Amino acid sequence: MIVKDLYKILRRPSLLGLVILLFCSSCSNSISIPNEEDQTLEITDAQLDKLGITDREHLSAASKRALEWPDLGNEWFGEFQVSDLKGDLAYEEGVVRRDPSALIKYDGKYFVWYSKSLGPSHGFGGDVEKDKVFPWDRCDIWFATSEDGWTWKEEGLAVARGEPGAYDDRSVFTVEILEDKGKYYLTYQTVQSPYSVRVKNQVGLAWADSPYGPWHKSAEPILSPADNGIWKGEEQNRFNVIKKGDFDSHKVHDPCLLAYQGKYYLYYKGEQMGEEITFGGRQIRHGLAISDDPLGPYVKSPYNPISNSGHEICVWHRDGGIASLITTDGPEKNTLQWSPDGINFNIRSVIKDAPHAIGLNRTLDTEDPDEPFKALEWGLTHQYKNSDYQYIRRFHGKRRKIHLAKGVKVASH
Ligand code: AAL
Repeated sequence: MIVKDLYKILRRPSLLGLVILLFCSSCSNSISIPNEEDQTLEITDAQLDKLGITDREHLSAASKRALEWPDLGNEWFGEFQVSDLKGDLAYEEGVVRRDPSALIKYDGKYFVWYSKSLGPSHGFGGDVEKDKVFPWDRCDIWFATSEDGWTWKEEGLAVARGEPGAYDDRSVFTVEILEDKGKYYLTYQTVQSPYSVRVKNQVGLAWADSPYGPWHKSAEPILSPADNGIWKGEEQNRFNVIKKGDFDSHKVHDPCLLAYQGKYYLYYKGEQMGEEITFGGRQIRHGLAISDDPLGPYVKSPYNPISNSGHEICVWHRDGGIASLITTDGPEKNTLQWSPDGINFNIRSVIKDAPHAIGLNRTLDTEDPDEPFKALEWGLTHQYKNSDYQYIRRFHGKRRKIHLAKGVKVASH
C-alpha cells in the first residue's frame, strides 16, 4: 500500500543546483541547499524502503537529495578494464603516442590515428622557441592498422606540422576521424610557434578519399578560440586576466566531428583565459560548432557551453540523440550523459575510473536497443607511463547490474 506523506523540502532553483545536490559527494553538511521556494513533496513508503531511509520525520540533507534524484535506473552504469596492446602500439621507450582517434574499419582492418612525438618534454622554464614544452608539443599525426584490434602495425605519417609561419607549424595533435559518404575527415588541434603559456590553440581539418591518404589540409583553422578575453599584463601567466571571456577564450581542443541531422556537429573542449579550480576541479567545458558542409564554415552554437565539466571529447549516436562521456575535470566528471538533440545533455549515470582520451570503436552498433553500454564495449585509450611518455592501450567496458561476491551465483538478474 502506498502511504502518502508530506514534508517541506527546499526545492532546487536550477540544474546547477541539482547537480550540486546530486554529485557533490565531498560537500559537507553545512552546505546550504539552494532555496527559492518551499515545495511540498509526496514521499511514498516504497521510496523510503528503496532508499533505506529510517524516519521520514528526520531526513538528512543527503536523504532529501536522494528523494529528489530522477529515476534513472542502471542502464547506463558500467565498469572498465584497460589492457596493453601488441605490435607497434605497445609501449616504446622514448616515444609518445597518445590521444587515439576513433576506430574505423577499411579493407577488413581497423584504423586509428594518434599524436606522436619523440623525447622528453621540458615545460615552460627554458626556451619555448627550442624546447618541447609538453608531450603533445612537436607532434605529427600518425596512423596504424590492425586486424583484431590488439596487434597494431604503424603505417606512418598521416598529417604533418605545417611550414614555418603556418597556423599549425608547431604541433598537430589530438585527432579524430569521421567517415562520411565515402570520404574521410580528420579534425585535430593546432599550435603555432612559439608554444608559450598564453598561446592560443586552434582546430585544423584534413580530408582524403581513403584512410591511407593523401590528406589535404585546410589552409586556415576551422575553429578558433573566442576573442573576448583580455590578458592582464605581459607575463606569461594564463590565470592573470582583466576579463576571462567565453569558456573557450584560450583554447579549442579535442575536436570530434559527427554527422547528425543532415549537418556536421563539431564537438570540442574549451579552455578559458583565467581558468579557475572549481569545487569539482579544473574549469573545463565542452562546446559545439555546426556546419552544413564537413569542410565548414563552422558556427559556434549559441547554447555553448554544452557541458559544465569534462575533458577529451567522447561522443556517439544513441536513441536518436547524442551520448557523451564526461571525464577528468569539473563537478560532473565521470558521468555518462545523453541529449535528445546533441545540445541539451543530462546525466544518465555516474561511473568510476572512466578511461581517458577514448578512441571509440565506430564499428559497434551504438543504437543497439538492448545495450546502452554498447558504444563502450571496447576501444582505445591512452595512459601515462610517466609525465614524459604516454602510450595507447585498449579498454573494455561492461554494463554492471549486480554486485556479487566471488563464487556466489544467482539464478536470474
Ligand atoms: C589531451 C587533450 C588535448 C590537450 C592535451 C593534448 O588529452 O585534452 O590534447 O591539449 O591533453
